[in-house]
Amino acid sequence: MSTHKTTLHLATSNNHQHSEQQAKDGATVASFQIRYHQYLNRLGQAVIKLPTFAQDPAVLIQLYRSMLLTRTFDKKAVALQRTGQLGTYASSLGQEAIGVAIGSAMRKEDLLLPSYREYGAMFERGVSMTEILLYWGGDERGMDYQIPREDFPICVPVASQSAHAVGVATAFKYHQQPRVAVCILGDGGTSKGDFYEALNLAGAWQLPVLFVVNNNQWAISVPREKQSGAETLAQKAIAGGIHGEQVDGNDVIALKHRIELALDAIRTGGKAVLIEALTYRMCDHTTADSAIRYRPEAEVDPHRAEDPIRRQLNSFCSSHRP
Ligand SMILES: Cc1ncc(C[n+]2csc(CCOP(=O)(O)OP(=O)(O)O)c2C)c(N)n1
Ligand SMILES: [Mg+2]
Repeated sequence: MSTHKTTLHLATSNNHQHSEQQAKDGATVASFQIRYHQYLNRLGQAVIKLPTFAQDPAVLIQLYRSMLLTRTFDKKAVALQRTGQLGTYASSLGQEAIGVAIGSAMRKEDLLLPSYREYGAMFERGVSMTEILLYWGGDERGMDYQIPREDFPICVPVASQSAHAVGVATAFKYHQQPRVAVCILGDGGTSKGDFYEALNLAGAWQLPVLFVVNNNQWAISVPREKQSGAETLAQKAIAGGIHGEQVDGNDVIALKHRIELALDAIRTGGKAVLIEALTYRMCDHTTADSAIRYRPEAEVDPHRAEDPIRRQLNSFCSSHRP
């Protein structure tokens, strides 16, 4: 069993070409690596030495509780929509670990700019269920959180929150505040110009911003392989001159740790980071969608074994037997 790394391995390399020196024809002038991180396998068994927080039952129970709460809320919200009490709703089924890990890793004074499936992060930050239900019921009071006052509301225009995030991060930097803007977007969102522009600015101005890409493999009916010719979405960070990495998006322990490391690095070094969290959309796109029309059940089925809540429960039970 190898030990986990406590630092970020920068995916961005040094440029091998010095400006005064002419590189020889065919010389490698820059090279990059994208690393993948998984701490618990799908059975909940540790595949590397776990970080210190993973020895604390109180932390593990809180992570489990938050994911379960998110799933329970989700089920109720879908039922409310089906009975005509909500306009529409975007489920986070199977993707609970991403939101919960983000919310639990962030500091109170950081600022969240979510997309529309990050209830786990929002609950951890103090947003109430009532506010989220108000929002999906079409009541604008659901965008004016009592706690946390400065977090941005749910963002439906795809990837536009990336541009907002670099704006917020610019303000943090200008005022010399040790805060990080945390922006969540989907795999489909990484094809948008807003996202590329935000990445570029984050790197060029060295802004305190963390991009978390919830790669749930689908953008409504467009599968990941048709979405982009890039081998990973994390490598898009390289073009912006920032660090990018992949994390198992159904492994709440790995996610929390990698996000904490990223936030520390951003806070101290002032350089942005992109984390691609690999998961799967177990639900319809929203309650206005019917995924069975474009996605066979046979594709969805194998992903049930990757459930983030069961994985964490298995891990907890095996390491905390009475
Ligand atoms: C600017 C913009 N274009 C199109 C849409 C319609 N739309 C809503 S969600 C979505 C797909 C987003 O996919 P992804 O970024 O992977 O996020 P996911 O829904 O999978 O979480 C699209 C095209 C939109 N909301 N905003
Ligand atoms: Mg998606």
